[in-house]
Amino acid sequence: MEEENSSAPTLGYSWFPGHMRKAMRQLDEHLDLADIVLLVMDARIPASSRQPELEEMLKKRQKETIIVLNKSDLADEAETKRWLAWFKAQNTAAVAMRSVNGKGAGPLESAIAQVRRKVQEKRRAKGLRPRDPRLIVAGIPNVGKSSLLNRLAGSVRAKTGARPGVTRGNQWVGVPGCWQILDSPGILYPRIDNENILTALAAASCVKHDAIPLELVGAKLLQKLLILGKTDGLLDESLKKARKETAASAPAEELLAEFCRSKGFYLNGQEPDLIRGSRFVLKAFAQGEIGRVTLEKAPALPDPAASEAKTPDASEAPPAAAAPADSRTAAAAGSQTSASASSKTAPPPTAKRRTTLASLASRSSDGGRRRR
Ligand SMILES: Nc1nc2c(ncn2[C@@H]2O[C@H](COP(=O)(O)OP(=O)(O)OP(=O)(O)O)[C@@H](O)[C@H]2O)c(=O)[nH]1
Ligand SMILES: [Mg+2]
Repeated sequence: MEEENSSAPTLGYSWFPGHMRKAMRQLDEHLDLADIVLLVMDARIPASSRQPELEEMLKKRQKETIIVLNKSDLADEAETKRWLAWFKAQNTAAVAMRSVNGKGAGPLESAIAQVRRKVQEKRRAKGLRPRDPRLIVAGIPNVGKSSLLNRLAGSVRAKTGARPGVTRGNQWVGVPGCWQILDSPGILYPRIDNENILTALAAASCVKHDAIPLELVGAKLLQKLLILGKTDGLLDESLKKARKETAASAPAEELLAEFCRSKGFYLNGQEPDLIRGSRFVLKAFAQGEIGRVTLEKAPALPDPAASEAKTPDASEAPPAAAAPADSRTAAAAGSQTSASASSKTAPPPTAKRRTTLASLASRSSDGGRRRR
């Protein structure tokens, strides 16, 4: 973890290690070659797994982009449908994907076929020989970018692993007659200023667990799961009943402490072992032991009647780079990922303003607490 020099007020988590900054720069260099970018996100946390700086970079470069809600087998099916409908309402191409135990392009098939046609038409017009379309797989760490590449390649061509930071550099993989794909390292937010985002990213193992306050994210995750009614195998019935009513209002730390006591997780035989409890909750979530869960709900679709009455709706939402951190409102930030031609006029990412989520934390229900 690298502490950034910034005078902007933040909640304190900063992890833009050198390799991520470098990865962003290198990805930018490769964008010129790409025909389409597959922006991979985790279907369980579609709001928090967006990367505003990355989306801003793609938007500036006017790169054709398709959002891939990966790990859809771990997410709530109905919620994934709502997210897809929401992206569609934003004119943003998005598909749900399972990159492990799947073959071929699946739901990406028609989008890639369309790109192929466009590439060939352009080349034919220039008198050039046809070539395979070039795809770039990008996104935050551990969302399944390399797994998606392997699925598209039809064999294991890139290393994968259930922890963030497995892929360290860009790697082109060719599948002759099909496509060329660039795997890229995960790129995180420069700073994370919101406990909800931090919890979501920790739950989906997009951040390293040794670099975060485990008790905090474990408690918040347990609270969230209780609110969602997804605590099977975690909370026993009596604790669930006792806590359900006050799930949202009672301090999450108390719930975690009680959970630890119910499991017999103690420090020195007396104090609840909150770290152990948190690890237990995070592991149960990561391994899908509590069933399919989506932690972040899709924003409500704009109501035409309401918009006539001039109520702000998702179409008036700020651009992705200013995405609010809360799960519902973050999604309402909507990326501009519609198809268009490539441009070389955008400044390099180092020249753009640094996005912190500090301003966003204040908008979230409980993300405004400063932590160091
Ligand atoms: N259940 C499920 N697991 C998946 C899916 N896609 C990837 N995984 C798992 O998620 C973990 C991370 O996958 P990777 O492909 O390494 O993720 P990545 O985005 O390349 O990660 P970094 O290179 O670290 O940024 C691995 O354990 C994969 O097996 C999916 O669709 N469903
Ligand atoms: Mg990878």
